[in-house]
Amino acid sequence: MSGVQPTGNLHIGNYLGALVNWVELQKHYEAFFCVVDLHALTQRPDPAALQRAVREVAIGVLASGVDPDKSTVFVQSHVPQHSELGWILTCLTPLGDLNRMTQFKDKSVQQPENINAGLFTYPILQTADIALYRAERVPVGEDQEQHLELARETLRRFNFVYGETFPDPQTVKSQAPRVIGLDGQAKMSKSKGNELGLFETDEETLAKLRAAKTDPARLRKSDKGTPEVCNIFSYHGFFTPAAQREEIAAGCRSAQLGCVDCKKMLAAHLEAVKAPIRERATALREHPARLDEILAAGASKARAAAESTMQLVRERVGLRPAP
Ligand code: AQP
Repeated sequence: MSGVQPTGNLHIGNYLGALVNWVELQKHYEAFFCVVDLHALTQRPDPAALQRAVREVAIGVLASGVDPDKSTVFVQSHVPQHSELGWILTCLTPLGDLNRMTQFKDKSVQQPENINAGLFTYPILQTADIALYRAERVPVGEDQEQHLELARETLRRFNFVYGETFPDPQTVKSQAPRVIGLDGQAKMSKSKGNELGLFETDEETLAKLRAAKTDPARLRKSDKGTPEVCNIFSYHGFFTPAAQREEIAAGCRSAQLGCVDCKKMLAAHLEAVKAPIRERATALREHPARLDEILAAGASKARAAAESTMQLVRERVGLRPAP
């Protein structure tokens, strides 16, 4: 089980940190992947923009290789049990645990005009997302590790208080659990404007790469560089075959290869990954009814699984159906 927020355009951090693993895990396990629109409300999006983003992110998930015949792909708000279990788990979570969450602190700085309670309780809703499907593996980027730790503690507490109900959800990290943004400072993020978008064209990528910082010691092409400190070289690590990467590193160290050429090579390797994703996304956009069908089928499967868990949870905590 995993989710992605419809808060902007998917970027290569989301792809490398999470989606790559979603595609892999669906081959071996029963998988649930959702567009977490309730989580996105913590950023108070424009309602029409939110609806568009939900569809675009769902398209991105499918275009990246998540197969709706293998995985259940759905939108969080189409399964009301997420909110219901979220409340029950809220009543089991100590304030002190939430106080430690660094994402809340980061978001409070990022959106000081809107520090709402949903931002604070965000990881509890995330715990409900996982628990509803009694998930054992959660493929996410490193930024979510702290939330996953809180989820495990909360679910262990539930099991202790009400009896064994939920498995311990393990974090599954990819080979690229923390992709740094183009600013070279923070993790790549939809809302920080430091991203390389998954749907961007070759030209758009190249324009962004041209403006991106490299080794600060390389002011001129004739300056020898240190690839290990260069953010652009770190991206080569994800997209460029090892042998060519060695050549690039040697060229940078000896000043035979300039940063502009290094960036062009990166853009070409990135394009090889993005072009088929863009193509599949275009095909999906051209058939909106097909997307509706996938999301409706996903919601129906997810609701059935979620309701089965909720019947057990209601029973355990003492909530009885109306007579
Ligand atoms: N830079 C990253 N490197 C590796 N993994 C990342 N993820 C996000 N950024 C990176 C992983 O992508 C999945 C979906 O993320 P999300 O949309 O649910 O939330 P997020 O972590 O908050 O992603 P963003 O892009 O930073 O969104 P905003 O700006 O809206 O907050 C998660 O598994 C995440 O770990």
